[in-house]
Amino acid sequence: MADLSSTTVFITGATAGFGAAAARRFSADGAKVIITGRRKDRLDALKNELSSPVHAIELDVRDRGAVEAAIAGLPNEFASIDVLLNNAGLALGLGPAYEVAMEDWEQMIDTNIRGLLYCTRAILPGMVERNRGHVINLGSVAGTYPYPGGNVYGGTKAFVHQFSLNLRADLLGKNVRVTSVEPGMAETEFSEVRFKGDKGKAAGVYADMQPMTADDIANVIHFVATCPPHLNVNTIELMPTQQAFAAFAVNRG
Ligand code: NDP
Ligand code: 8X3
Repeated sequence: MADLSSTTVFITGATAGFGAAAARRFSADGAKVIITGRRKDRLDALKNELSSPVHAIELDVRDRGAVEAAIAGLPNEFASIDVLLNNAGLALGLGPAYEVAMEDWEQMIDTNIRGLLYCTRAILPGMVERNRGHVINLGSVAGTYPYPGGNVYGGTKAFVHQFSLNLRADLLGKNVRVTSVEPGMAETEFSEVRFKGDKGKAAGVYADMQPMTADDIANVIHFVATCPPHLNVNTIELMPTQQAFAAFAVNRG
């Protein structure tokens, strides 16, 4: 256990999956946590569960004005953010690019890219001013390895990967770390969201294999955040042991 009682962590998408697990993990070490997401009932339940100081904000990261207002309006005791966990995100659909709904593409871009940028741009100046901070972004193996139906989702995560590296370049000398955490299959509400509430289809993704869990990813996030200050984990890629790569596809005949 680390003593994180003087650390403040801002988490997007804390109402489920990795974000909720990370809130629990950081809170267990005494960190002050700011939990955000669109589902207020989930935020209230998580706030009641956690034992360290918690500030909950109902927030849609796609709303730039709301993001800026939420960060500007933080109570004093939560205002000096040390760790920004840009976790809110989603995949919608698994269809080919020539069939899927443009609205799904827009929602992924608005959440996974724009939302992440709004939070980063609003919180980063304070980190630079305090000469202390860590931005941890949720990328994905989908940002590195293509798969059918990954089209825009993978594209958004490739953005997260490269943006994280470019942030490192801009922040040299500022004592602010940046990490892109890039998991493969982890069982959360992710597939249920991707398949728009079809629980059977979502369960099928993880059938007869052992996926990673939200706690696995939260432990890795906690690990990168608690490395000694002179050490920056740039990118960390994770997969279940039972997930790997396929050969190139060839259309014959
Ligand atoms: P979940 O669906 O379990 O959780 C997603 C979280 O994102 C929820 O808390 C949801 O909260 C939040 N969210 C979605 N849209 C918005 C929005 N517009 N504004 C604010 N919050 C939003 O998924 P995971 O925990 O699995 O995913 C977390 C991150 O990890 C995502 O970026 C995902 O792409 C990435 N990832 C997931 C993998 C997996 O296999 N599970 C693998 C690799 C990466 P609410 O609905 O209440 O707003
Ligand atoms: C989620 C992992 O493999 O479903 O980012 O795209 S995958």
